[in-house]
Amino acid sequence: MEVSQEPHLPNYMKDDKVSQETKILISSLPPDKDFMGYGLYNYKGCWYYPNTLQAVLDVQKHFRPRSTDIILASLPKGGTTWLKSLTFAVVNREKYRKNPQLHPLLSQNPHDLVPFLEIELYTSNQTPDLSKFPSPMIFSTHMHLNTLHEATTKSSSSPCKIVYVCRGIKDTFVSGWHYRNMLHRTKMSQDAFELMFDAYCRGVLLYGPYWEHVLSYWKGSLEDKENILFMKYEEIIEEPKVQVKKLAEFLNCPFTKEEEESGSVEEILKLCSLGNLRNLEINKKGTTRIGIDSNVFFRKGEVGDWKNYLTPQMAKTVDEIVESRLRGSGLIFQ
Ligand code: PAP
Repeated sequence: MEVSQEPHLPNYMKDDKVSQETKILISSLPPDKDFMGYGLYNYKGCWYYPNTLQAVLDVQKHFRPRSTDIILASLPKGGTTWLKSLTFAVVNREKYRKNPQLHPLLSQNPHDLVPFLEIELYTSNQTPDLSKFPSPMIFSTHMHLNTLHEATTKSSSSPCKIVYVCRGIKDTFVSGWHYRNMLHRTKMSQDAFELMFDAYCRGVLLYGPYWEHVLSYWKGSLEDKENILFMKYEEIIEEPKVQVKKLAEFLNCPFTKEEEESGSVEEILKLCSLGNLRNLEINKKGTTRIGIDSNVFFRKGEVGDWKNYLTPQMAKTVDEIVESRLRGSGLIFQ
């Protein structure tokens, strides 16, 4: 594997912020390794790096959302950045209507506008005072719904809204492959690509298995339509206006007739488009607050890019796994 000796590692992949109690817990968990050899541990059916597990436990212990908060959930590479941009733009549209040139999405990376609960706010044993943030506060998470519910269902407020976005497994995987190369500032070999694919098929990846993650939110959205919205990246690409309007309705801020007629939905879509965000100075240079290069979140954004990387056999293998895991759930990926 052509990995440089010291690949650039984000904090969430490390193991240096783990309490004694969590170390003891980790020593009792089923271990495995990611394709680069970094240790992953299975806690209640989901794989974590040690620092991520510590942060997830802290979220469960301390995070109690207000009913007006909004939580955006996804698997890494499932459409997180786009959903953060769209939701931020939809919810705050009135604030910047008269001065669109002052829109925060033009000067801040979407990940800095919508912080991750476990990867940013509750990392390193922090217990941030979230009551000081203005309402509605938008957070994001990569946690499985059952894991997130350990926190949200203990809140004394009525349930907050949760929006989940996911993408077909093959494009999610390929996007993840490019991300890992960019994240570690390296160029990995074909052998590494195949190792990552095998790990993906076994479900051994941060927050994986893929199918458990998507199913948790799919089932949750069927059980609680009022508070959990399930979205697909491919559907936003295919019918962006319909999906953004659905998002706004779900968040109780539907577009008025006047807004629709004046092109408000189109403006939001343009502002949040990959082409626009990728070319902004703020997203081309520097790092986000969690120390990840800002540009790694913006690449091609094409449906079916997997065809350029996976062999027909690989595609068949992973399709069969997902199909068998999702069978009977009603959740289908085209
Ligand atoms: P994250 O979970 O690490 O935040 P996430 O945003 O889910 O990553 O995934 C990045 C993918 O979304 C990239 O896809 P690609 O590798 O296939 O190109 C990225 O290009 C795409 N993406 C980011 N922003 C947008 C956007 N505004 N519109 C459409 N796609 C986007």
